[in-house]
Amino acid sequence: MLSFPLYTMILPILSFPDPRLNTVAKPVAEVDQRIATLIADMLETMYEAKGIGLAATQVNVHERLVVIDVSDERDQPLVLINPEITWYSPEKHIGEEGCLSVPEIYDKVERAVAVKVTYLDAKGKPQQLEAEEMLAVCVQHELDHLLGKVFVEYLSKLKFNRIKTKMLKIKREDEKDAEYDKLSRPKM
Ligand code: GNR
Ligand code: NI
Repeated sequence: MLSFPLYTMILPILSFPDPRLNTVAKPVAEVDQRIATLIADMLETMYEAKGIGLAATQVNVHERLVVIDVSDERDQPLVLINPEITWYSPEKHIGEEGCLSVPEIYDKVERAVAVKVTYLDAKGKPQQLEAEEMLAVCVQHELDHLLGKVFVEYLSKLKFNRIKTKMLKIKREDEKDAEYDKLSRPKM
């Protein structure tokens, strides 16, 4: 019997260009208590970050698991274990995307308008889903993460390199700030 954990943790989210974001995830072998705890922590992390989805890759777990909630009320969690897209609509749509691993960057990406997905739910039961519009976009974005792909890789080389340089600069500044805090704060 899988039980919901008594408390959850906000997990740190890897940020681009962290090479760990390029890891290809392996299938979840068994939907056990470890996975139940990971699901609860990922949902909490996604809601806290105000994202519509989160892939295990983003929290440095390289297994095929994603959580999604595209509802306005943030009360329709969807858990996809070992998801596979079995059909892409021929109709495509270009929409603005963002990513919790690439904060404050938004750009246009072309995706199928609808997809069909097979997966296991949080109880390990096989399920199918026909997703359209925002949910379809989110599913495709999250499954890309499981393949080690971040949406900025679809942009031009020029845009990709600009984003990479900007993110590395922010990382260096954050590291300097952390170092300074450590030096200047007396031990209590
Ligand atoms: O919160 C998110 N919003 C979003 C908007 C448009 C297309 C995709 C997304 S997914 C993103 C959360 C995230 O980074 N998931 O991996
Ligand atoms: Ni993302």
